[in-house]
Amino acid sequence: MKELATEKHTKYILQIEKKTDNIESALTEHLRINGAYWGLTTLDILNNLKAVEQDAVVSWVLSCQHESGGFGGNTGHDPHLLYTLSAIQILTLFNKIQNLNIPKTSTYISNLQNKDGSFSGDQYGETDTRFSYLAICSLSLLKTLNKINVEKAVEFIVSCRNLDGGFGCTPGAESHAGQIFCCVGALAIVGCLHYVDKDLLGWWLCERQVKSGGLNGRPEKLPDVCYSWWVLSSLIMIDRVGWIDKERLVKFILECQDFENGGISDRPDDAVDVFHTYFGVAGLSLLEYTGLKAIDPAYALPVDVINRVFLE
Ligand code: GRG
Ligand code: ZN
Repeated sequence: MKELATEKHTKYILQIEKKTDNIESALTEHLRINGAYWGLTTLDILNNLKAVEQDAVVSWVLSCQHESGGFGGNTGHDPHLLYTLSAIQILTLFNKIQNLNIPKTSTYISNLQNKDGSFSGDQYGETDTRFSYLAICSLSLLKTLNKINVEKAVEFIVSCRNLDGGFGCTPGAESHAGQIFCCVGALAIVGCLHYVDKDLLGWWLCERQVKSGGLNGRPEKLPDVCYSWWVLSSLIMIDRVGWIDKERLVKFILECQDFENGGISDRPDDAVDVFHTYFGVAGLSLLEYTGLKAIDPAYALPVDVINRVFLE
């Protein structure tokens, strides 16, 4: 079997930050803080976070905070929950959460909760279970979950549960592995996994494994390395990870590597990107691949980081 090209992937991630003159960089400028979270977490799982200039990253992250308390995708950009969680995750990774104005950030998040318990992603209103996860994960890391109505938040998530055991983005919307991660992750964080039919959902999730060993996100769709994160983390949280063929999934992920320049793609022979590099490495970590740090399936941060936050 192919092996994980740890050094190549480390080099690949370190050089992304430096390249600002290519098309990918222009297209993802507004998502820079998400990319930073994915890249830095990958480096930490690979035991190579030391290679990063931590102080420069921390002050840049803090410069992305908007006066409302939310974070933008880059300095001067509009705030959104998507970027706010990435900012909190990066500060947590570097053990620098004390540099953040926690009350102000928490107020921004709690103000986005709606009457029905759901969350909007920003002031413009669209609701989605992704935003429920982003809010709950953020506030849990800040230890300010008491700022929202958790019971109502759970009620909304449960209202998005479908007859197949999965979850969608709003009530009645089709089950999708990405939304399932968000709902199961949020319920796990607030200790409400008893609302999940674990056998039924476990069955739906393990049916995502296709012939090549990879996982898809919905029936009849193509496999994609990112579902090694969305599906596998969910299976672990509901204690059903034994229901997939781990060895074949490891093989699929390893086949999606660029052995020349580093990075991992969605499928074998496609172009690599930092997101799928994270999903591949994090997936391998969940599969207990040798030499990788363990990652927490609900918080999407290394287990040692989560232990430092909650046990120390
Ligand atoms: C901290 C891990 C972490 C996540 C933050 C933003 C978020 C919370 C979660 C996103 C969950 C989600 C909806 C993921 C799905 C992403 C994806 C691959 C969407 C593509 O969907 P389709 O229908 O692709 O275009 P398929 O694979 O179905 O063909
Ligand atoms: Zn993908």
